Amino acid sequence: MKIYDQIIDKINRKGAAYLVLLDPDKLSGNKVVEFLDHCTRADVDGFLIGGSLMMSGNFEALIEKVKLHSNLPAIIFPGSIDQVSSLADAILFLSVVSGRNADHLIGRHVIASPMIKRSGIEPISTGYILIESGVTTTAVYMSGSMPLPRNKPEIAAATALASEYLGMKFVYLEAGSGAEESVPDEMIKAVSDVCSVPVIVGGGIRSALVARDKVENGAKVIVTGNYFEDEGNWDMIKEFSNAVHHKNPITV
Ligand code: 1GP
Repeated sequence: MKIYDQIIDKINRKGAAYLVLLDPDKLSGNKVVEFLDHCTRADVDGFLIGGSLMMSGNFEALIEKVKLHSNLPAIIFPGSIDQVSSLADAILFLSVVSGRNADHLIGRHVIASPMIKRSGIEPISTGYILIESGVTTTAVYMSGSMPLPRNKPEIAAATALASEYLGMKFVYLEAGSGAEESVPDEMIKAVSDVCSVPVIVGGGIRSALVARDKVENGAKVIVTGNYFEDEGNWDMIKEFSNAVHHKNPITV
């Protein structure tokens, strides 16, 4: 089964899917296996792997470890076109539809497409919508585009609908890694009400309750990154996972 279909299947069975973002610059060495183990036991649905910068050069080594030590999908979440690897299962083929920077709407995709074809991994076209979140996030800065105003759910809804009509398979509402404020619930609801493709929500989610609110407002995939970069929080992964998987009976 394709990775996209696997995620849809998890959404249908559990109510929503939970993906954990692994940033190769922040997670390396012996800790990786232990963290993957925590995630597997917590019933996480897959990993996003990537980062806006790649200072460490650990990108492929991290994918290799994920494939070796877990059976969960390894999906590239590319911060740049050099983040393509045949070791992964799939790649989110992100177009920054909130911005008007042609390079991030289509330019880089033209360069990356032959690389993705050669790699044999599954591209999953995704309308990536950056939402204003209190600070200038790395994603906003690196994409050279303006984020969508957080008090304009109707613009988010129209942008998401346009992405769907362009054939994108996911819409991703992104507050940005380490965002002060996560994507507003009202905006998630406005987007989910008009879109038939699943809505991914990430950025600034630091509690299971907040994750649950997003799901209750229509998010079908929740992504967290930063919060679990602190090892002291690893025991909470299960709680996040339970909050997202609202169709599952609660297990501790
Ligand atoms: C993925 O960028 C997010 O969409 C991750 O955000 O690191 O703030 O959880 P956090």
